[in-house]
Amino acid sequence: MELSNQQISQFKENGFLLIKAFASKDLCNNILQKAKLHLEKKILPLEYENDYLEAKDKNTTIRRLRQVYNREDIFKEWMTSNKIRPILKQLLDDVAVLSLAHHNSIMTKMPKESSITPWHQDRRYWNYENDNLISIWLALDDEYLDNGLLQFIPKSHKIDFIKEQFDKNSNFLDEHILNYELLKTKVSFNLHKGDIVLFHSRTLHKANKNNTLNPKISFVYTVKAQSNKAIKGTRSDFKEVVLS
Ligand SMILES: O=C(O)CCC(=O)C(=O)O
Repeated sequence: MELSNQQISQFKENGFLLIKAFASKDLCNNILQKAKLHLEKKILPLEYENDYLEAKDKNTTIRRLRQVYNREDIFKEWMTSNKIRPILKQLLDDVAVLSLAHHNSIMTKMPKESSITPWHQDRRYWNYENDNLISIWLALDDEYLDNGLLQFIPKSHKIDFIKEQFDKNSNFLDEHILNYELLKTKVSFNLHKGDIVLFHSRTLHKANKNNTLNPKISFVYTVKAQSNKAIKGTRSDFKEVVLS
């Protein structure tokens, strides 16, 4: 599948692109079934909600299944799908390369015990020569504001922020005077099972808590342009899969 010029322009302009019904419902259900097994059995590596809290309590709610690439064939098939490769190439202007360093994950928002993910850019996770990286978010079920839907700041990937606009964890500060007006431009769009959102590593995004009684489970992984090299000795300097 290839994107139209209009879709490419939308991504370049806004820093994100929604593609509806990209993955089949069957694929989503099969991924979801395996993901739930891994969550039930607490198969490592995992990230917990309290990994981000200063004072660690005994909350052991799982926030994500990490390193999903090697967990199940169906996860690997999704991440290397032939259907998405031409799209990633169009958006990166280069062959896409999957980094296995981190951010190949199944993200959960558990009822009651999930947390807010504050405004941030995914570039904070990576150490590459530049920011030409894209995250691919797959809604495995319906996502809406009340269960922790992603929200975006259009065009934020084109802004050069100063470090004072972020806290020490690279969260973009809600209350900073320079951020206030920009954050009013936030957008969100409900996602249905099988929809994907592609977003640039500089695009500001956040997600609220899940206030419903059902878990929200989504698949997210990141690709980079082949020409964009990892900085030696950093955690991004890790195994890669070329999606040519
Ligand atoms: O909490 C969420 O669902 C958002 C996760 C996210 O933005 C991230 O992993 O970069």
